[in-house]
Amino acid sequence: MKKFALATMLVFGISSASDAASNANGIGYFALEVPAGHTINVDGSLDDWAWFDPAFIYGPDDMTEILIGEMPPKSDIDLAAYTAWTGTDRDNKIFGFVRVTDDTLVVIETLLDDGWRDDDLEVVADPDASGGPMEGEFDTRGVAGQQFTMHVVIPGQYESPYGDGSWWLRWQVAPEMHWLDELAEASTVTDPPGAGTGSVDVTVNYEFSMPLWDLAVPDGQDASVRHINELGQTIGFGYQLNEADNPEIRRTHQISTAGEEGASGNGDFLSEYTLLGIGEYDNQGGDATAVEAQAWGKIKSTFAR
Ligand SMILES: [Ca+2]
Ligand SMILES: [Ca+2]
Ligand SMILES: [Ca+2]
Repeated sequence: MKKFALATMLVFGISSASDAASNANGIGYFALEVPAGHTINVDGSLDDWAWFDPAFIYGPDDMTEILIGEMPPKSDIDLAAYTAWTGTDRDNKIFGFVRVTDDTLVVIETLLDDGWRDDDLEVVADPDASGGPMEGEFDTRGVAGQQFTMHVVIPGQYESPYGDGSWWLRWQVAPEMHWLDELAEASTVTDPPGAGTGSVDVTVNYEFSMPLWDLAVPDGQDASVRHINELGQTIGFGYQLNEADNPEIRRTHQISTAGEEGASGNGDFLSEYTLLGIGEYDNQGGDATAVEAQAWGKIKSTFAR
């Protein structure tokens, strides 16, 4: 939605939706409520996202390259990120599907904490948008915000105990914090199947679902505070895609919804997502309706903050 974002930036002349966030597109992003009666299957297939309004699919045109300041051409790497949510009337989770096309795959890392050196996806959350260091008042990251990661599974080389083996809470978090990972579903699927380092013209589909946490502590979920998703709410959330094409050079680019480096460990640098409800986006699934005036009012109020 590059044209949309540029037009609104011109009209409103703003660079960020709030002081404690950093949005690469200047206005923030949107997650869509999963249609009633619909289920997202975390299987790496896009089939169950056909309802998703394409105006809210984000890619390089809506993001920034935060390591060297230069976005690689789409022939080198491209992505399309879909984000959805449910409230407490259902399972109160966030869902994501990120489809990446890459001319060369590099997945040689063996340490789960160092997957960022390869082709790899970071899913970062600060649900109550509290900002600040993700340690909070504790000695481990993952407390006030979380950097979850997804990476192609290579059996015997890179395989976490969570999701389909591709899911991992990073970076240098206390071992006790991985209860968060147990609650996530994750699927990372390549086309062609079995793609590995050196494979060319690869598509990597990253799909996940998880509950969000305003406070996550080493003692586990009963001692922690689960986030309640609500219509119209703005949460700290975003994606950072690591790109590597050369197994010796490793990571060369990071493409992010955050406008600057630092979101992986500090919510002040993280982008924002506003939760749009059913009827506030154009449902592609048959009972299509135009975006209602109420939604545009909400979107414009986001720009004006
Ligand atoms: Ca799916
Ligand atoms: Ca590439
Ligand atoms: Ca690559």
